[in-house]
Amino acid sequence: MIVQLFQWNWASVARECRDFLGPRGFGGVQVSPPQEHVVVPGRPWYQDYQPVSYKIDATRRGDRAAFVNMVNTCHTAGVKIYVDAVINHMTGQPGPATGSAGSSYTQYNYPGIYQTQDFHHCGRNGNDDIVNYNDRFEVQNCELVNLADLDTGSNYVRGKVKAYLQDLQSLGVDGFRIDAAKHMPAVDIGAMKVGYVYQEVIFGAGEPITPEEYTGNGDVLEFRYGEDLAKIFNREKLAYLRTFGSPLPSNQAIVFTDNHDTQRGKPVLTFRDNARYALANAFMLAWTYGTPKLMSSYEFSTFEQGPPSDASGRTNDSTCFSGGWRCEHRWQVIANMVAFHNAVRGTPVTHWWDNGNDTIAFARGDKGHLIVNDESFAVTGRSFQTSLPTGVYCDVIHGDFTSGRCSGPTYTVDSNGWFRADAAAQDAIALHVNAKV
Ligand code: LM2
Ligand code: CA
Repeated sequence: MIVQLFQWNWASVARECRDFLGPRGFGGVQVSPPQEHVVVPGRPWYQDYQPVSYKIDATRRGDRAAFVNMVNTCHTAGVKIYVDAVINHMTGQPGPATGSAGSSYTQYNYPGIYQTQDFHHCGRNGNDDIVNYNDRFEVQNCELVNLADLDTGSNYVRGKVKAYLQDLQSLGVDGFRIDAAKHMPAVDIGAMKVGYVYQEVIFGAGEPITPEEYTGNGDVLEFRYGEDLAKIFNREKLAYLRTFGSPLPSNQAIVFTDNHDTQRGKPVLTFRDNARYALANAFMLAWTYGTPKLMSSYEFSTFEQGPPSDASGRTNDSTCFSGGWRCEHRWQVIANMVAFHNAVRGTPVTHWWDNGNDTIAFARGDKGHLIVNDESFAVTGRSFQTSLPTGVYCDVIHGDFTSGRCSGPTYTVDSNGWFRADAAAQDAIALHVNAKV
């Protein structure tokens, strides 16, 4: 599993790997784009998605040395680093101006890297912008919100992009989120990529470009998952989760409740949904479909609002639960379900039970058992059949399991494989073999 530490500076990511993510068994971190980018008034978060050069120093998150220290510290803690790679385009800002690392540019002219001939000029819609998502050519050769669209079919551009990714790889980076992958032909990505990638291909009903056509390069972010999960939690029945998944093969789908884009405008669950968000993440981490990616956010009141920063625009250290940092990945339910996720790896869903409405329960082989009750009333007096070995288990939704002790309630699996549990309204119970008292 992966956690997206959105906008975290490199020193804070390093500290988090050492103090929390490593000890808690998190698999990897997706960091924000590390390359030089435009600087625009108010310093919105989205300036990172307008590259000016492929220098990885002097962004607001720290310099190259801090980046290297982060990679090494995370590796020592057993946590991988995935970089958000913005390679479809350069700036939308016209310039002339100076990037975050001091490089001058005007749109379509980035000294030392790209000039006009390295960009697509699609000749559509008056301004070369993408309008029609039902037209493959337009989506891949026109401009996404005015962003100068690289000619990723050319050997020159491919070489520059590849050199950037190789540079990151040489620093120890473990893989890449390929930003705006839908806006590049799958073969172009195949020609530029190095190592492991997961690609951002936002499913659109009826569109000619599909997530499936990118699976030859690596994994794909499954955008249907978060919206479907929110729909089920908000308006439908949890009983429908019995077959939850999507058309992408499970072992190639990266799944998530929300990310930095969807939490700013799509009908998904976010930190603002509090307990319901925790329950949805608990389900995601317990379920078999896809590789979960957790979101870790900061509070915002406008779309563009950047991360908590000092007067010079440097991002503040991520002080979880204060100063605007929400740190969903540290919420007790979510963090403890990472241990559940690791404990049940490779096992099938068994002993599914639901009440025909908003209460569900299932086992993961003989490794774990989850009950989620999203009813407005407690479900009491039930016994649940499980394959967990006989014994006493810590409910990791309400308690932490440390050095053999549980700080919350425990449940006893009897010699016939049954345990009795009362599930409170809008609550859950999770037992797993690595939290056996
Ligand atoms: C992505 N995936 O494909 C990122 O996940 C998403 O966050 C990026 O958009 C997008 N692709 C481009 O990398 C963000 C943001 C946009 C923003 C762009 C570029 O969602 O709003 O566009 O980054 O910074 C902004 C302005 C837009 C303007 C554009 C160019 O919002 O109005 O277009 O800059 O100046 C004229
Ligand atoms: Ca493109």
